[in-house]
Amino acid sequence: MNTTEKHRYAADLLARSDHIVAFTGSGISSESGIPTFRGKDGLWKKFRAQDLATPIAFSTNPKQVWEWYDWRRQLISEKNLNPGHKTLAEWDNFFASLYVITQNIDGLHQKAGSKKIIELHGNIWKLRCTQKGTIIEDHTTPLKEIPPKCKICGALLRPHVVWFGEALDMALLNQALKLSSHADLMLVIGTSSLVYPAASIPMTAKESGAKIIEINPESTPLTPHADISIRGKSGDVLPQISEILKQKVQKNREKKK
Ligand code: BV8
Repeated sequence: MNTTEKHRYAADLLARSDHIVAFTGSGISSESGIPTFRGKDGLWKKFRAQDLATPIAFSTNPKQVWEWYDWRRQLISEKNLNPGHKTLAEWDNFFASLYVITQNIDGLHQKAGSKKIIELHGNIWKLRCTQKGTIIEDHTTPLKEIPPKCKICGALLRPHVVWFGEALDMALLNQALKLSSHADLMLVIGTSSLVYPAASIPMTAKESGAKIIEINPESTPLTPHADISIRGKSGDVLPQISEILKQKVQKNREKKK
């Protein structure tokens, strides 16, 4: 199947689906200029995860960890949405149910207007008190104080994100797994499918009978299990599929007249 045929087939499958889940990774934000993790100029090429995205790193050197997250907040705050984020948000009005389950902490799906979002790994714009667990939302960049302190009890605040070696929020993970097992179709967009337990979500959907459409310029461990794997950038591919979908709906409307 050539790319155009794949886009048509993807639009067909979408048009026949009611319960859709879009599972996204850092690739969907890369066309906005936000580095991925493992890409050629990815974050893990410049920084060591174990020094910056683990509870040990934070307890050892909270200032260094916060400097890194403050740098990422500033970077994200300067970037714009891309057609990939926007198309998924538009599709909220297209399908009976469309959930976005994301590994991204950049908050761009919210910014695009997607209504039903599960952030498996947290959100960089939320800070959590290490003492009381109070969560506050703060979009100031740069942060006035590094490391920031809780205004209620004065304790250290930490980014409200999931670090390596830390458990995900079980309620969120179970909700994501439940949605995946009830999905007719899952779009897997811009993820290397290497980080667990998040990477088990597409397979949960597959094993429950969902169709899998992967969108990624490169193949991944999930590719052999996908019904369609489209080699391309999500900012190009999603709007192209959306165009075909709109024509389909238009044609059906004319037929009914
Ligand atoms: C835990 C938040 C236990 C912080 C993140 C099983 C097997 C092996 C290892 C493990 C396992 N189970 C657990 C582990 C350990 C670990 C893990 O998975 N390690 C990996 C590296 C092997 N998992 C954990 O530690 C998890 N916790 O297991 O706790 C536990 C249980 C109970 C009690 C106590 C403890 C926690 C994992 C979460 C870590 N936090 N982020 C932050 O961001 O600072 S993970 C972070 O990395 C992201 O959130 C994301 O999940 C991951 C990066 O993956 P991607 O988003 O896919 O990015 P990547 O760069 O890899 O790929 C980008 C893709 O996009 C590429 O394929 C590229 O081709 C594509 N692309 C590029 N441009 C485009 C594009 N696609 C489309 N369009 C484009 N334009």
